[in-house]
Amino acid sequence: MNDIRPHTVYRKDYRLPDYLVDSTVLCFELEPNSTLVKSSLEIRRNPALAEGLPPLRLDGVDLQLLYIAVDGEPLPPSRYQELQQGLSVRVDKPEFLLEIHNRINPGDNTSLEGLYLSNGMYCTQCEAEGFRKITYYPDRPDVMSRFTTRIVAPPQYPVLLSNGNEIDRGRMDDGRQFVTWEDPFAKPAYLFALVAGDLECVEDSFSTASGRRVKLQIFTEAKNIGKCAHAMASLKKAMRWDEEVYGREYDLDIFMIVAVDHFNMGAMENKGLNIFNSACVLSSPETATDGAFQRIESIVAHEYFHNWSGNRVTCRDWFQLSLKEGFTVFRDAEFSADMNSRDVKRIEEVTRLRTAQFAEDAGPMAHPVRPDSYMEISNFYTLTVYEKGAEVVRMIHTLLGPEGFRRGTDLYFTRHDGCAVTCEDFVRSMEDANGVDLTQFRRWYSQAGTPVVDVSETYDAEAGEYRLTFRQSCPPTPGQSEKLPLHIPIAVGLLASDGAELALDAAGNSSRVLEITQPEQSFTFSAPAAKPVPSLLRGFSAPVKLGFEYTEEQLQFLMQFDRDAFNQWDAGQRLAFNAIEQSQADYRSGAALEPPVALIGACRGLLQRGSTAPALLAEMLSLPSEQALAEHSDLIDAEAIVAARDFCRLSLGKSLQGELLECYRRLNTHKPYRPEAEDIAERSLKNTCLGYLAASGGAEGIRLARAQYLGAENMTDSSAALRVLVNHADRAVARQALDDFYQRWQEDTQVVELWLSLQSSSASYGSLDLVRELMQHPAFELTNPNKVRAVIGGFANGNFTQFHSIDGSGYQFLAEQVVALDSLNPQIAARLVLPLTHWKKYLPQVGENMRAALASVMAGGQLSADLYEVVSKSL
Ligand code: 7MF
Ligand code: ZN
Repeated sequence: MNDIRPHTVYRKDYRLPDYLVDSTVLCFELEPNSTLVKSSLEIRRNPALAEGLPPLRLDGVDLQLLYIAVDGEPLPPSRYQELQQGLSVRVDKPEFLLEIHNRINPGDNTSLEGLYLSNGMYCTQCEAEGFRKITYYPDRPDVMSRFTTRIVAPPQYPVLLSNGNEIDRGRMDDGRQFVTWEDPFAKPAYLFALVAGDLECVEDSFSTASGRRVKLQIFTEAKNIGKCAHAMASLKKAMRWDEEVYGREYDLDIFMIVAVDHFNMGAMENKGLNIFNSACVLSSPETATDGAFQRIESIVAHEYFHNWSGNRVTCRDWFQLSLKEGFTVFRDAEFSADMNSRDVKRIEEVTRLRTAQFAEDAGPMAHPVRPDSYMEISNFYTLTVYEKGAEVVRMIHTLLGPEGFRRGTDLYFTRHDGCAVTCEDFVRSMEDANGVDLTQFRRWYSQAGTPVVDVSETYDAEAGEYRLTFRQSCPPTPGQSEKLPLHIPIAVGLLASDGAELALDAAGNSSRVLEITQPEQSFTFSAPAAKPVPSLLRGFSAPVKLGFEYTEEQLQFLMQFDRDAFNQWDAGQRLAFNAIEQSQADYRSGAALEPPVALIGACRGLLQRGSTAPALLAEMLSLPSEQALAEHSDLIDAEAIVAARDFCRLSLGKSLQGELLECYRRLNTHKPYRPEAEDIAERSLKNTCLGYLAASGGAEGIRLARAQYLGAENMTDSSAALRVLVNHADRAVARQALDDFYQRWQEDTQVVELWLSLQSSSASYGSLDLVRELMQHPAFELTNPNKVRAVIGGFANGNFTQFHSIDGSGYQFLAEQVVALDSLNPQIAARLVLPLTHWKKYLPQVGENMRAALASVMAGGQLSADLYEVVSKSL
């Protein structure tokens, strides 16, 4: 058990900082195991606070203090005290220069927070609280300072980077080089970055709307220099888009991106020097899938957009994280929607939200978009803060319209430029710019849990009136038993029996946003001819669970006629959920499973009509994942979910073999690869068909997959075929293809990651024994989060069948790995353990195995604060 039990931080305890730091001058002398950090801080008593000079508290973790001086005078030990996680300094004047020297050990830093080494290259990760592992500092986002950074390193590290502009460089007498950087914008310490290594760079430039030329550089190891083009193109698109859609220009003369292999997350928006997980920046047609191309485009944009939503206007405290993250996810989602298929992008977002965020909101770690407390802030970089936070911003956009929203963001950026602010400030800008009252809407920030909106209808044929009644509720979540009604925008349309849409207002619009504010509320529409079919929650206009008793006929009708593509898809998903849930019930009761006739009919119609865009069609033909089905269940029966879903997939593949084959053949052309929307859509549909053909058990699917694997000229087609072989071919065939693939790509880190995850997440191939074997493979590295996510994460999150093996072996395995990882990298350990935390939702016997595995983590010794928080809240 822990002796230093991590303590809880509360939002209500926020206090202004006692001292401000006007300037920060840093000097790094880089050595793998003993880097010297010298800092000079111009410190000033915060004028906003009352009289007196309280002690100056500085954060510091794993630092060796060498020297401390005030205004050039070394401090006697009586003037300062080393604390558990920092330093307390007695202050005798309101303004002074504080100098500190300390040593750190980047070579031994496997937590990947602070300064560390990745493949011989120095890099940093400071968000949220990593700067305190570099030097003593008030490490909180509301302390903003101008940074000057000098980096001194031996000649093996020719590239020395930090934030802002290079102002000096040279050579020391001892042969070491130095470079000095100056960032003209005041920033919080979490946006600090440093990189040193033997790197090459791709260079380009961008002319801003006002005509300034910005130098763009992407740095990576020499072997990857050919994999930067797509990220560079994405960056330029993002820069233009932010000018056009938000009127936001870039503000420095240089913008740099660096790719590193060891990284806890996707990427980081450090001012002028974004650092990326290699997997989120490097690509080529031969090595990256369409999904990777799209992910790179959106992550490059996300980090770039933070320059305004995050850096120029930052967070006052970490409870406000969604201020920058929810907003920036909304911005990158709209960017991706504009660059690609808007409908497919929305479907992907909603799928992620419904599958993973809804589960989080129903689990032991549920929290509001703006949390009230935390033990370890890294645990709150969650789907709720990011994705639900983005949905909250999207609802404001829906309520105010695009112009009103833009007025709001303009006011927000003008009012708060250069400041550290709150979610409340964001909402107030939206209100003030539009003259609206969002008092009730604010509850979306404070109330956790997924709201449920149940809808019922009545039709008065005589009066020609159709009435919809909405009832909203929200289940209790930890610490919040009672919920208040929310302000929920629900976009609706009404379809006549011929598929035409009724006009819902005087202007003749067929879509209307209903604003639900009461626990129960009705709306009446004129429908003189006949009872219409409602299309509810169009475009997923609010992050809620919407209940309406549709008949199978109505769902098939909406799949065909709804003008809202999202709801066309959603109608198909409802049919699929119903079918698979019926099969689950039959499986449990021992009855014979019945083919899902309505679903098959609907899919056949889609394939035969050929009128649905390929991108949407591929989505519409895809069944909900096991995870999505689990989230939908009151009590999860993993075995029944797998059996029912496999059965439906098999039935669809068998019944639609002709149509699927025809579609596959038509799309299986050998066009040169372009990662553009139409081509991506065609590959997606083609590979969806191939998956069904192979899943339906015939030899033809496997034959086609082998041919596709051998003939593929891009990674999308090659990996899709390999996936089919791994999941559906004989073990020997799968093994042979996997070996061939590894032989060909073993030098490419990103492809090897794909190769690992393809195996660990395979229901048929990825047994626990295989996963253990993969962990012994030379390509595996327990200190590399991408490899851990590929093998262990792929198994625990992507391999429903094997992970939930009835004997609990999958759970015990995960528990062991989490304990081993915790001493290396607490953030990764705390994320990896999450699948076990939902044990209460599983059938009792299975859930008990999960709980026991969690308990064994708790008993595993001295846990990090990260892991302790997650496990203790879940037991
Ligand atoms: C797109 O948010 C969406 C989300 C924090 C690290 C990147 O820019 C970030 C960083 C985590 C989880 C998800 C994302 C990021 C982080 C992310 C990246 C791209 N400020 Br943790
Ligand atoms: Zn972000």
